[in-house]
Amino acid sequence: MKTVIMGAGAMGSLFGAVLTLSEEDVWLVGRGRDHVEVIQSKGLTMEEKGKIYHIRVNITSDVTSIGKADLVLFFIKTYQTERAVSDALILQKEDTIFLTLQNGLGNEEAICKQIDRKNVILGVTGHGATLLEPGRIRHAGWGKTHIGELDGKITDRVNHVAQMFLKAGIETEVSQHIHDLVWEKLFVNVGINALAAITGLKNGQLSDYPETMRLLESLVSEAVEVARRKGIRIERDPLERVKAVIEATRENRCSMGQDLDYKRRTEIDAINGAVVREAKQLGIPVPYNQMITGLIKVIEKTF
Ligand code: KPL
Repeated sequence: MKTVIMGAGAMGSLFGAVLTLSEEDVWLVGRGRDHVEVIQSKGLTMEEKGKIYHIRVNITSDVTSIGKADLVLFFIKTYQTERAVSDALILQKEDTIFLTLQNGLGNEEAICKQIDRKNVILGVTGHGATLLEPGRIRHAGWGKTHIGELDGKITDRVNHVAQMFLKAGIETEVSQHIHDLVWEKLFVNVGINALAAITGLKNGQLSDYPETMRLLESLVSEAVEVARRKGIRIERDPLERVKAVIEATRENRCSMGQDLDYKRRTEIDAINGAVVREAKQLGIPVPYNQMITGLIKVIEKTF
């Protein structure tokens, strides 16, 4: 199975690394010149649980040089999805599967603008990774990955992708309710990302302060109310789940935190901003999410 990962940031590089270690045929497509050049010349360095791995990962910034793919995995920022999908069209053959493991809401819609829905599968992952410097990442958080067909059917192809991930050590489950799990992951990002980004904390440090935990609870409960009103099935206690992710990714600086640290645009519109948009349609107030979205947007404007 030839897999092409669109996006060679921390998470794309992590999946590229572990799939390569598992002897899969994988290509990373990245835009950061320094990162691509270091990996091309010296390989990718991955720190994981105190060990250091040097991995020869295939990487290019020229997607046209790869040929056709069996699986295209999107790990780009949410606001880059449409452009990345256009770039990835050249990889497509009749049965190519397009899978997103990105954060936030709206990725499915962005992909399906250009790709037939029957070729798209959805997913979420609880892993966390930090880009330390060009060519070097730290695997700093573990959690389950869920993938599923848009119509909830359990198919051979989705099982096949899950098997490939499992073989690479990525704990993966196939879900018949992947849209509910996208919201479940949204609760995690709604609670952790903007709050950790603004305070400069690592995920685990959020639970060291009663103030951050109170804010987190308010952010998450607003999002849960929006989800309930939209008819999303919520099986596990969302707050307990967010707390569990904080523990499992203690040492990680969340993706939005890394974005602010490097003065990059964030995914706020697809996370807390998405809660604000959905709440507006439902006519319910979400003051905490509105405020934190505004704060992140102001910080972005100062870059
Ligand atoms: O998804 C993440 C992110 O950083 O965006 C978590 C799971 C919170 C890991 O940091």
